[in-house]
Amino acid sequence: MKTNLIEVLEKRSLSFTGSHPSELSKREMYENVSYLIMKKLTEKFDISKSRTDDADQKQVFYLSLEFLPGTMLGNAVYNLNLQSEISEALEHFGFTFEEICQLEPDLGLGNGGLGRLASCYLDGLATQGIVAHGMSICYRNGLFKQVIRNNRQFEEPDKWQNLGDCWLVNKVNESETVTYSDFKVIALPRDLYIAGYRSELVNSLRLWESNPVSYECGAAERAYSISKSLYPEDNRDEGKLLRIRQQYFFVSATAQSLLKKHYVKYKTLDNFHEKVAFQINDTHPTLIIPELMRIMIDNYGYAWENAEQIVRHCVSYTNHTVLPEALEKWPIKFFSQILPRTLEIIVEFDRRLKLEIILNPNLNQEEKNSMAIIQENTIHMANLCVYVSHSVNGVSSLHTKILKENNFAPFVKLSPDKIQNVTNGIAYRRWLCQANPLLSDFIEELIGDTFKKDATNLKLLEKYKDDNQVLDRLVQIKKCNKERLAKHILYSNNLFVNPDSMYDVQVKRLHEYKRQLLNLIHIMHLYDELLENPNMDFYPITFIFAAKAYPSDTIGKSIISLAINLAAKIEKSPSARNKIMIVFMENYSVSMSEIIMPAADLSKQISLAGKEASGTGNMKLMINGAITMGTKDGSTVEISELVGDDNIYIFGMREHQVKALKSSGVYKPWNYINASYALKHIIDTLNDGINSNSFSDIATSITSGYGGPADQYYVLADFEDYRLTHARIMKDYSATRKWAKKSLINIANSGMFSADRAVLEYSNSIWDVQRLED
Ligand code: NBG
Repeated sequence: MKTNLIEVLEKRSLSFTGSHPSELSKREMYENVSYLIMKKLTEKFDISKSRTDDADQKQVFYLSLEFLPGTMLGNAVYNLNLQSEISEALEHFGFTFEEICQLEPDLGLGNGGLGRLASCYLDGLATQGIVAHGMSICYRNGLFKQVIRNNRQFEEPDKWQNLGDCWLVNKVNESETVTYSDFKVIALPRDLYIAGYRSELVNSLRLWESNPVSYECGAAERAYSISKSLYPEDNRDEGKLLRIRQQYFFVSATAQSLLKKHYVKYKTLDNFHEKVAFQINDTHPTLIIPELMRIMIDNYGYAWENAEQIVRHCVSYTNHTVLPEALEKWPIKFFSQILPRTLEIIVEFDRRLKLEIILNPNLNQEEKNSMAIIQENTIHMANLCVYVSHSVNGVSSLHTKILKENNFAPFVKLSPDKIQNVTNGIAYRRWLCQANPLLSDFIEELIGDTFKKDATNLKLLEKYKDDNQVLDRLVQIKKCNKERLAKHILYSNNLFVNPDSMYDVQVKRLHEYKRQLLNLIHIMHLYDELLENPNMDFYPITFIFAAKAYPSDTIGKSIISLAINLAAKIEKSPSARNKIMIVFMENYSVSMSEIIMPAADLSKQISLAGKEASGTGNMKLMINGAITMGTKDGSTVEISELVGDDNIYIFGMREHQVKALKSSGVYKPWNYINASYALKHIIDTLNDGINSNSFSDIATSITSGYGGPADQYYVLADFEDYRLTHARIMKDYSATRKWAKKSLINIANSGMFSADRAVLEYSNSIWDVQRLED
């Protein structure tokens, strides 16, 4: 095998570049190795495909406008179990595998948690032997590149295809034509192959790229515009026509292609739902519903009722947020403009829904109104999804409870069992085994390697919770990972981080509900305390932030700027600089995250309770041994149940308390400010400016509101408990072994959050699909 790899690399190198592999640049070597891996993936994919065709089983199509695969090479090599061969072959030619992997750009075709979850699920599905394909758009520009200039965020296009496209396979023969009322485009499939961990199965992620049907004046630009860029949205809903075109584009191409193939194979669509399951990932792919209906009725002559039965059986919907601004509502006029037939079908669904509920005695008028698909000339995409899908799920137990009790409560009365919970999970082999080889190897030394196929076996670690030798090794490993991150920060930020300080990590999209501001206000407070009392007992802390703000989110951008300016101010202060450091890491990405997660001591999950649907960074940090400081929100609730109160730091209002406070209408941020000299001083400082930059917009958002109610995410209401809890953490952190014990208990209980478990739940209770038989 080894010589074989060396020979293949040599052959390709000579025929493509005319040079011997040892003379190649790193980039050329990267292309050479990727080619080799692609060849292996293609072979396995072709075998999988013929087995799948023969097996005639139901397949899953995971529809998502976003996927965040991160880097491909390291993961593919790991899953194909070729690590040592590839490393040896590269070393033979004078390269290291690590330096080659570092060249690869991230495939950033998603905003954050939602897209990364989709990629984690593709990994889990291939590993579990479930035939499942992702469906999305081949954006030429991924999520914008964040550039910090003058301590502020700016955005630049992310042109990942420069090197990242060597993983794409064009399937020209499977192109489809997508028709809007004003023009048509060609949808060209560009597939990525997804290998499971030591699994025979290779699945695909199909990325549709929009191309012109002709090169007449303007046609090319119009077509290219559809797959040009990913919308930088995260929990937002911007009423854009182009966004509807994108949504229709990829579901129409998918529906046409699958219905056509099915019909060729079975000569009927009557059994379509027995062979295909569509997962609608948030409402973005909702148009798959009317599109399937349109094709079945208009092209295959189905009656509405028959088509509807089939469609209902194949679609299910995952909700990923309860924030009202993120629940998509599209003006009807957009649809009449570009998709009139789709609109007719949606109107018909709305009519039928209204007819079905009009006489229902269990629903009052207000509930009936809220269930309507069409309300005041807007289409409520979530209502269409909930009405038609045979299953709807939330992504953590608290989130699902909120969906059942609030957002979709009237639908529960209509179909009590439709809404279920599937708590999110992560591709933990990427986040633990590949990102943190030291820890992974140590775990293997203690409990064997079965945890790599079944994460629940991590539980076996718990028997070492009082073993000092084991705990000391954990501390050492954490230190090495902290040094690795410190090196990275020295290179990227030109800052010396103290690896003996506590690494306090909050990395995620910037959004007010996630309350990066609470973290920053507390740092301002610690700084004030240190100025007042420079000799106080204080364990050094490094606060690590990474976050991209939505380009038009002015407050979000100010919060980023606050972090950076505060960092600069602290750096200049002799009393604070060796005790507190803030590091803001620019352009957060999957690959950056892979360096941060293993190095974290404290995982900050401090969203306002009830707002974070699940969170998945919390799981990645937990499995790498960080202890969570968090509110009882999203899946942090489940983390706290698993590890128990001694091994997590929970603070702040619970979801029902937030709800009660909100509905009481008596929340007054000034009451907190007037009662606390510390808070008053912080507000004054924000107004006066930090490092010569005023943050009066942030102060205003707290004291009187900035485009919303004053302090709408209750930063001040939770501040005191946050402060006390953090002080307790600092005390506990200095007892190194006790902290290591908590860390071990967290790792041992993280198995529940594996994507393998989550995709099996989807397979059994939603999709009704089986593993591909060996
Ligand atoms: C996000 C939630 C997160 C959750 C991920 C994945 C959206 C719309 N939702 O809490 O905010 O972890 O989805 O489920 O991006």
